[in-house]
Amino acid sequence: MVVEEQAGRASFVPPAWQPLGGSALRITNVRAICTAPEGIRLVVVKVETSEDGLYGLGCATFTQRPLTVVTAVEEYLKPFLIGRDPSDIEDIWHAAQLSSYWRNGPVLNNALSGVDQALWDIKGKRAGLPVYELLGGRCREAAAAYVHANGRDPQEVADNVERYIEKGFRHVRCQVEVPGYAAYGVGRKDADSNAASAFYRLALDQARWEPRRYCAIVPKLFEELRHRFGAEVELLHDVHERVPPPMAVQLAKALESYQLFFLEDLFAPEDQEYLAMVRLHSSVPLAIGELHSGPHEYVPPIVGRLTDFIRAHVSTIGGITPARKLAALAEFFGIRTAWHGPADVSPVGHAANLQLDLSTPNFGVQEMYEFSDVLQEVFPGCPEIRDGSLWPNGLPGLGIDIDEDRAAEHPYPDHALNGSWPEIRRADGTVVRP
Ligand code: GCO
Ligand code: MG
Repeated sequence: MVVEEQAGRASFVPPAWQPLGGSALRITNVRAICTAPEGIRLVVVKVETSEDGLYGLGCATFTQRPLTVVTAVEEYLKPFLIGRDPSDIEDIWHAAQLSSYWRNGPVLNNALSGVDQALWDIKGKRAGLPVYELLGGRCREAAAAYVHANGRDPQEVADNVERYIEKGFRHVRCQVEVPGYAAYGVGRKDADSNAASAFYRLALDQARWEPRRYCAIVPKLFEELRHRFGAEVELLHDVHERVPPPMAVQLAKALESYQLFFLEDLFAPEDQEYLAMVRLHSSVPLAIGELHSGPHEYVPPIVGRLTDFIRAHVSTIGGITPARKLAALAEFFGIRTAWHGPADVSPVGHAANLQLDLSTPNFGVQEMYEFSDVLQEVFPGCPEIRDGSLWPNGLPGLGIDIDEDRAAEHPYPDHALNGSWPEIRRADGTVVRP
């Protein structure tokens, strides 16, 4: 404490601020690693420290605009972070977030997440504990996961659901083709093929979309599925904000009797007020959140009990630090987590999701992606998938690594297609939400 004489009066001058972690460890480098083992652009951040061999990894994947995240990490966060004590996760998260003055949004939050998850990874490695132990310990052994079943018609979807049930899955998201239209989530794939190709095929389509026929087909899909499987399996569906709100309310009513586990993104975030309306008309459980990036978006639907599952893309809200608070907020409102876990979350991000799933009492389900051989080569330590669940490997930190030589063998495909998301247009040519 310094007391200075100023114009005859003693005034308090706080001492220069010092990192609080109290350790001699320092951040020495921050790098963004770009890799696309399956043609899907992933961004992983590596935070290196002054201790030989001690580093952390975090997911910063915003697949449609990855190079903007790389710039945010390497040009802005890196100089901000070098020299800080990596122990100070909470303080670093806030200081870094505020360092751009304007905050939130998918670019800055993904960059922040890359750093945040890497700091949790480092803390776990230093403690010799998996991150879920640092978050309060496990509430369950493994995280129930859901897979995606698609098909050209309800029968084909049902055949694919059956294959997943045989593999031990108890939660399946079901999407069906709408003949002649670019229906969300439907590619040329079945339970045995590579989901990445379907993700990519969707990206290359430029097809049309009309919601009316889709809304007529979806209840038929679930009628077929309940007829075939009874109550044996939990069924999920993603509307992907493709339907005008009043028609979406009708769809929620029509689906009520099929007892879905959840109906996802019935409305766009911009139309969130309709959530209160649909609650009056249908008891179908709702899931939202993958498009949210800041608290002003995800706090109101939780506090208003307007959703049943919160599905944030953990890197797009800024990493484990905000996600664990979001989960705790949701717990007080009886809302469960279902973190976004598609192909455009890196295996590091999936490993981070799992740490949260295991330690969150109000966990609901985890969307999962079947890690291909090439992904497992680039990312040693991917969570194990067994009996329809994701299992941790018990290693300290996030339990996952990256083989940078292998990662470098899979450079990004070009960005000629405006990132990787398609234009979807109504029959009259009007562009609509993806
Ligand atoms: C889901 C999602 C994804 C997104 C994709 C966007 O619920 O799994 O809707 O498939 O569309 O992650 O890049
Ligand atoms: Mg979705």
